Amino acid sequence: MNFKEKLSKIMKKNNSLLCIGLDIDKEKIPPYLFKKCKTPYLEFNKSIIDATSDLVCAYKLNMAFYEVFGKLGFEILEETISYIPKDIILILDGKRNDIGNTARMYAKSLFESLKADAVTVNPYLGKDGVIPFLEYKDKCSFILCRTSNPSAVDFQNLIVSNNPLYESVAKKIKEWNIFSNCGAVVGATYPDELKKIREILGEEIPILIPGVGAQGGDVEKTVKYGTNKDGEMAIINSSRAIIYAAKDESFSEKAKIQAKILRDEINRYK
Ligand code: OMP
Repeated sequence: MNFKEKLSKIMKKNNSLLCIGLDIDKEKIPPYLFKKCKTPYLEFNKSIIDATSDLVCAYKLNMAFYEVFGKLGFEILEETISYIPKDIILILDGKRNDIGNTARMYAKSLFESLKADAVTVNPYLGKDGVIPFLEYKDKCSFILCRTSNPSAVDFQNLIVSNNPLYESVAKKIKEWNIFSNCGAVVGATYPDELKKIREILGEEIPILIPGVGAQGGDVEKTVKYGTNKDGEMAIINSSRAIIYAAKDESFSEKAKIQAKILRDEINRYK
């Protein structure tokens, strides 16, 4: 089964475009877990997954939150990956890229060693840095197009050949989509840009949309502008607003409530 088939299946099964970001942070995880368990981070992730796996289409693990712990972080990452139900999309978010020879190693480590269904890729180096990721035809590479942060404007909105740079990136993503395995990353915090990018990408290219929840992105506009005509092909990510909904023993129950609220809100606007 390729990425799009797997995505379509899980979106229908769980009636969901929601992706939960498992961005583990010592400052935010319920403190009692550190007293009670030998492996608090893993227990945290497992509890969140148990509580929400019928509400999501994907989990996204941002590599920074694991790499920060060194060897221990790699163990938590691998064990969390093994724990995620196999029918749910696994996105590894490292925003990787380099010259082709090095990019090949990034692609191999994420897709082969860590078994990601999808990854985030930085397009700054151009096509030869992206191709090693696209050689994994059954996977998906979400290419940064217009990010959610305030300083995204520094480069991504620069006018190049009469258009903002993010439009050129969107056109390139469409051009590189020969194996139907490209996606785009567009922040929910910039709905006008999201609308424009969906128009450029057409109906078939999935967009990973972070920025709702903690970053304040508008859910209605995100769904209306980010999905295709069938209300599909958008994966809407929220991390902190869901997984850190409570700091006590009710944390997974509260995460489930927040996940259900967002999943249902997204569905209302489809
Ligand atoms: P919350 O703000 O806690 O929902 O987390 C957002 C997650 O999405 C983090 O892992 C970010 O690194 C990631 N992200 C963005 O916030 N903005 C972007 O433009 C792109 C990403 C990403 O590629 O996932």
